[in-house]
Amino acid sequence: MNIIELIDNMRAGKEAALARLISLAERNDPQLSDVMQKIQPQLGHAYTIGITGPPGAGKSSLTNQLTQQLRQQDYTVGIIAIDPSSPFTGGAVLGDRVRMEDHYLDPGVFIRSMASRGSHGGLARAAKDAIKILDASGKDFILVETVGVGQTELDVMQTVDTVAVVLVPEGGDAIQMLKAGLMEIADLFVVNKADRDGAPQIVSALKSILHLKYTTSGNITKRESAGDDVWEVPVVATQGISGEGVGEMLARINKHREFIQASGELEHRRKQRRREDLLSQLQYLMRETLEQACKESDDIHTLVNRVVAGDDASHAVIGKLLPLTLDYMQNQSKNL
Ligand SMILES: Nc1nc2c(ncn2[C@@H]2O[C@H](COP(=O)(O)OP(=O)(O)OP(=O)(O)O)[C@@H](O)[C@H]2O)c(=O)[nH]1
Ligand SMILES: [Mg+2]
Repeated sequence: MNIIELIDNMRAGKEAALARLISLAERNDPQLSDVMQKIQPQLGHAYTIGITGPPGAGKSSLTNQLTQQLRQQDYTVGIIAIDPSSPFTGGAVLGDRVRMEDHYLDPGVFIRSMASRGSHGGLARAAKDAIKILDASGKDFILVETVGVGQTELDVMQTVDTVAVVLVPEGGDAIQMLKAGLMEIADLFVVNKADRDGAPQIVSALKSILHLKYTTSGNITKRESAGDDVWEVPVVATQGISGEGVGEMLARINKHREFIQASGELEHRRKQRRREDLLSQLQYLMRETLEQACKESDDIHTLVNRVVAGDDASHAVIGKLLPLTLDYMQNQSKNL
């Protein structure tokens, strides 16, 4: 089947076509750039929500509950669960399948797990493309689940519209997670497993940390600033199994959406994101080409090796290396 037929079938709601297109993204298939260009005019309908936090916090349970609520309102939903390390046999991915199985037979829901294995050219890039493909398929909402705070997860979370960070009462790791950069990316905090001891304490601890941030920080970070208005990151308590609090979670997500839409922040973020995307793809490609150049060009190899051996300072070599690598890249790009 050619690309045009595949895209048409995907737009017509055929899941097999959607799955095949996402597989092209995972393989970084040569046809991918054609696909992405063709779907470009169809992007922008879906609202994307990121759900991130430590392993076992209840992200999949909450994703499941959110999906249920969105389906009750007749919205279609795409779900991408990203597990950077585990292959498809991994426990976490299997766990996701089990918990999300309520929705497996629902044609209004599409679920895909992605892992590093099988994603040539980087999981983050593959995941971002998969999000776009889901958007082009016409889904109203896309839920993206990531674990932890590695670079891949942060990269992916920077491409969604609203980020919910899920924490749990036990383990005392909440503050750790905040230090690890989750504070900056959160549009909403969710304290899941609210049935457990210590939940109200962590809710109020989070609230006071956030409050402190708003009252003392003159330098409000990118995600909250929208004109003169400030988005005060809310804290919601939930129970992933019973679904308690998930209605409130969704209401807060919708509020955030309204806020960033009204202020122009959503459009601003999406533009920023396209720019970042382009530059990071270019950077990735240049780095790959450079690695190849080190192997294939004797001149480049010799210069690099002088730095590797400690004979020359990198500063001294760059002046000669740059024109050589630019030449090499120019020749390579003829083949793109
Ligand atoms: N007590 C309690 N357990 C919960 C709650 N929500 C989820 N769980 C349980 O916590 C465990 C992990 O839930 P998941 O939804 O798989 O968590 P996750 O964050 O997706 O896990 P990973 O994807 O493996 O990182 C499961 O056994 C759930 O049944 C809750 O609100 N209260
Ligand atoms: Mg999960």
